[in-house]
Amino acid sequence: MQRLIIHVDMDAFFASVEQMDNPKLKGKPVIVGGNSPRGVVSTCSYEARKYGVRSAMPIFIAKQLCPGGIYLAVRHKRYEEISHKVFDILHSVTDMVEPVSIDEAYLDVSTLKDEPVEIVNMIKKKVKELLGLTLSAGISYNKFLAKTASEWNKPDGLKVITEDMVPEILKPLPIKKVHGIGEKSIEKLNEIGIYTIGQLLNLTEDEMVYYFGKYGIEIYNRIRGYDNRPVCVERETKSIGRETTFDNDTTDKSFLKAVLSDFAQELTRALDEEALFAKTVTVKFKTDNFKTHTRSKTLKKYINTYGEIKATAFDILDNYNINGSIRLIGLSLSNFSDARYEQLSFFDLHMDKQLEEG
Ligand code: TTP
Ligand code: MG
Repeated sequence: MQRLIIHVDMDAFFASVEQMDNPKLKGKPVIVGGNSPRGVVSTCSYEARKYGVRSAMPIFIAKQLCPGGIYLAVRHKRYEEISHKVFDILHSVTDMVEPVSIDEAYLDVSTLKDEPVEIVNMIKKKVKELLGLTLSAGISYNKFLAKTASEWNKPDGLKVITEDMVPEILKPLPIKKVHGIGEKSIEKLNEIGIYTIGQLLNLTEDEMVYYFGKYGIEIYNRIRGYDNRPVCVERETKSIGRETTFDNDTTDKSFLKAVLSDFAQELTRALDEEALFAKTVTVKFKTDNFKTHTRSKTLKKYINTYGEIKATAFDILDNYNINGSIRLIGLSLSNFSDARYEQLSFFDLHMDKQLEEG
């Protein structure tokens, strides 16, 4: 039986929540992000996107592009609260919900009686009525195509991709639309004149492996409409983290430890609220040459205390050879377990494979 997958993704999520909470902001260019001089844009409203503002752009550049914008600090807790409500609505449709991020999920609706388009319209209606927000959805017979479809006509979009449309419909799309292709591979392909999926379809399997490494075959199959990844039902939280960009680059380890201690404290609280234990601790560094480095440590047992999280983060920092000065540091926890499964170390959660590091 052919599968039916829905991918949903909230529109301009953090910024839309801000506009809902303060209706005066509706219709205005709202930019949410770090408010230090080195901060970056988390996201912005579609009104701000008209000025060229984008996620991950330094705030000071956003301010040059959109000086009249409304700049707001990130309110994680509030977005998480709304995210839970969105997921409650999704769970009212089916248990087959795979959360991908705070604002994104796959649903397997293959066995439901209602047509997927009706299901999407019902979800959109509930999200609008109960939360005042819009989302975009894609419907298809696999995850890759459902996700591609959900981006088709954002915001408030709905797109169906059926088998007879593939691969024709994908051909004009730029290669960056293929999830899993990192920036470096895009650059390499652009250098040899490949910009669209249509052109990518001309490469052989060997050439795909050459350009994308071990994921080449997967990407080769996906752009031809083959993707058997199941929708994995799991906990909503895959990782929780905090990070900060410094006003001045630093090499001062005791300062970095103070920052990590603050993060460890916040993350301990977050774990506690969700009644979770974590097994993997990751420290992320960005150096002054804009290179990002992540170092993770997966422990033998699940942890949840401030002391344990802090000690592991310090251990990672102490073993990291600081090469240049640090402009950003982050701490995150992943590989979660429910508190009640604390003793069961085999209860490992499925972690979505990162196809390629950017
Ligand atoms: P996205 O779904 O990628 O973006 P979005 O919902 O803001 O906009 P779109 O309509 O294009 O889907 O990410 C969801 C939220 O995650 C986003 O609102 C803010 C946060 N985020 C960051 O903090 N940093 C980032 O670089 C990105 C891409 C997202
Ligand atoms: Mg979104």
